Amino acid sequence: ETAVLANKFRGCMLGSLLGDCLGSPFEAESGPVAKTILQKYFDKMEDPTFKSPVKRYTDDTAMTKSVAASLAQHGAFNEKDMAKRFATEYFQEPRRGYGEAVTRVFRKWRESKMEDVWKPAREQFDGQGSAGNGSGMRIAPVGLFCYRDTDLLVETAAKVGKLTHTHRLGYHGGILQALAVQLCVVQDSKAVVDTKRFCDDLIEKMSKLEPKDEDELNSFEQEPKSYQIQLKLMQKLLQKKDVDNDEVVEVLGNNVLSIYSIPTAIYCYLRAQQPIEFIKTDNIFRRVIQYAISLGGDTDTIASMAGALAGAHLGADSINANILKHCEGVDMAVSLADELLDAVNSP
Ligand code: 8NA
Ligand code: MG
Ligand code: MG
Ligand code: MG
Repeated sequence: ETAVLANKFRGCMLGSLLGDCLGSPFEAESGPVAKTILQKYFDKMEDPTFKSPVKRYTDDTAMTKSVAASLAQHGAFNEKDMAKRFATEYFQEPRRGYGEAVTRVFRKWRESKMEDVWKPAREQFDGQGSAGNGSGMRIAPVGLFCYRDTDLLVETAAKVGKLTHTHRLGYHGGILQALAVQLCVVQDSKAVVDTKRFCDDLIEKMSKLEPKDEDELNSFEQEPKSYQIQLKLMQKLLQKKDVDNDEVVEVLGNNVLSIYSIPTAIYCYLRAQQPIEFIKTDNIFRRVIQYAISLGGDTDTIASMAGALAGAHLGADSINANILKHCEGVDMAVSLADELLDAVNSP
């Protein structure tokens, strides 16, 4: 049983890393990425004779690393330690492609010597707080660390999110992604995913968190948006045959906001359980990441979140070893996964 879990923890951390490394060369391309280019890109990555410079990870992984290391070392959420790790990581390597606004939080932490770790995030966007997907891109370790306790998972994901993202749609997005990771960890790696049940489960859990009041649901850019609404739209899309990329982007989105990328990542994971016409592979893990990148937009982050789910479900064994050789940080991701599992298992 420990071996099964170790495989899943490693798969999740590696999936998160690979989505980031492989997706970032396509980040912010205006439209969907050309399908034939992407097919060749992945075919080459799997070819043992193919040589290319290693693909560097970005902010998504830099922050995921801090979340995992902090939880593993303290055996619990520790706000000051985690904030310190985010800031240290950023000031050591500022050019990892961070979101524009979030670096202000890091600078304020440094200037105030962490006097109040929660305050800088509350001041983002004139007091609205950030609704960016930085909350979801780094949350996979929380889904792993808390996989046995949903209440603790929700509470921990909220706090990890609020260190930088206090907008409801920001940190709620992080909670949603952590809940999805949890579902993937507890799922049998050999069993076929029941996509309807997967969505229903997430809708039910989000309904306990999201406001019931219509006015509050309308507070973001005049659009009535909640994760429950997006998850229901996703469920409908999953029932349709051969939905094209434009429609997915139109309905679920592919940008840097949580609400327009975290449900999208979950959709990618669920959709790619079945063959996709323009993706030629039998490997479900590859299909999930390749499909996520094909949607364009915030490719590194959507592929990273989708990859975390695929890896937590299928395990590290399902990942082609040649692809791993092209990505920076593989050993680090494996060590962090093992440390997290040790922390989960220690009394
Ligand atoms: P963030 O908190 O700086 O938010 C990212 C962006 O979201 C901001 O720059 C805003 O454009 C927008 N945003 C967030 N909250 C609001 C709000 N309340 N009102 C209006 N706009 C808002 O950083 P983050 O950590 O959430 O960002 C994560 C993303 O940035 C990831 O995609 C990551 O890879 C990185 N990134 C993305 C791109 C890209 O073009 N897709 C490029 C570089 C870096
Ligand atoms: Mg990035
Ligand atoms: Mg990562
Ligand atoms: Mg990104």
